[in-house]
Amino acid sequence: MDFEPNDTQRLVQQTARAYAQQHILPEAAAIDREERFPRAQLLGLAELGMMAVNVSPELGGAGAGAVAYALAMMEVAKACASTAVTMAVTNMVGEVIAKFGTPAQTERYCPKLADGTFFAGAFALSEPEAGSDPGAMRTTARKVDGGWTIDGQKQWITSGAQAGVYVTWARTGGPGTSGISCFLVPGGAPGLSVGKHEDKMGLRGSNTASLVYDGVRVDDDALLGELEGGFKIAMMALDGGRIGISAQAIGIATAALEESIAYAKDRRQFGHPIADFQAIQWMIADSKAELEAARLLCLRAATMKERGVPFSKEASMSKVYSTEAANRICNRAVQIHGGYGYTREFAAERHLRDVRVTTIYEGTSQVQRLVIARSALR
Ligand code: COS
Repeated sequence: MDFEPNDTQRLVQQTARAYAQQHILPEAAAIDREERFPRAQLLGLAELGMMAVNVSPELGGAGAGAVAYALAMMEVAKACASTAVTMAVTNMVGEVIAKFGTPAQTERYCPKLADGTFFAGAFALSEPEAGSDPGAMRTTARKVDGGWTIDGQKQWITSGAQAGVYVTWARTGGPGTSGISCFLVPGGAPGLSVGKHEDKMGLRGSNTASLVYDGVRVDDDALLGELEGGFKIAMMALDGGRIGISAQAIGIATAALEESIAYAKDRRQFGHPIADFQAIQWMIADSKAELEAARLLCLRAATMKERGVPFSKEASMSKVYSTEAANRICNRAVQIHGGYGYTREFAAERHLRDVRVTTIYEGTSQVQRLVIARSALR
């Protein structure tokens, strides 16, 4: 058992850290305040290979593996969670196309996701009535001569207004999970329009929108993987995506904890830095231990993914623990900052708003527990 990153992983981590601290962190508060989609930062990340960390170099990716990806995600999320979620979903989209796509599909989309030609990729699974239960989706793809016509609506789609490709799930057969197929819909496809832009509590620099598919026509070669094999593709992609969100939560919580420690050493009350008080020390100690446990779970799940062994349960354990711990850590950070923590003068309030969704998207904590319990009770 080796807890140290190898040379490639360390290089990716250090590259992500240097770029995030120099070029993303200084803009993070403004990205949040102005709800600014971080185009320049995403382009910079693409130039460094961070938009396709675990995609092979032949397809334009960095080919650095799942652990390197998790380490990079932690660094970017520590600087700006809005930038990180766009990076997370784009990496997930690149990976799913690389894994299930035909040579023509991978060559068409992966290099553009990797090099920033597309600012982002979108994962269009959820619908207004199908969130935790994607098997209930209503979007349909109807077979027509030479292709398919997609009709329906998707909701809460990260980068919905910005993506160059939309991995889209639609029903091609009967009810339930077995009648679902997956399609690659290019950005700007006729009939695809962006609906409501969500006014979110956090991650305000990321774009979250609903999508309307009104007779979107795609060719036969838009089908990703097997006909009616779409649900399993979604589940496998989400297994990897959950490691990414776990890493994102860890990154946000790392920032919150480091800032709490710096503040506690600086802020004086009752004639002492508040770091002298056990009440503060215990909060810092709990956050430190929980953060370390979260990192270990996350990197273990990523290691298993990289080794090619089943990792669904480990990804769910990592996500549920990391995201709930990160929420506690960010909440404590606001508490340690006291009245200042409740204002925009410090980043603690942004971290708390940004981290909140991590127990919800890419599978709620409740869904993660369901996956873990099913595995434990099998
Ligand atoms: N990898 C591969 N295959 C998987 C899988 C996984 N991780 N999870 C499930 N499957 C397969 C099952 O083996 C089953 O295959 P068969 O029909 O051949 O037996 C099929 O998929 C259906 O699985 P299951 O019966 O478990 O589906 P459920 O409808 O019970 O759903 C949960 C299971 C709840 C785990 C799933 O719907 C889920 O993850 N929901 C959350 C969705 C989500 O994360 N949404 C956020 C979207 S992105 S913001």
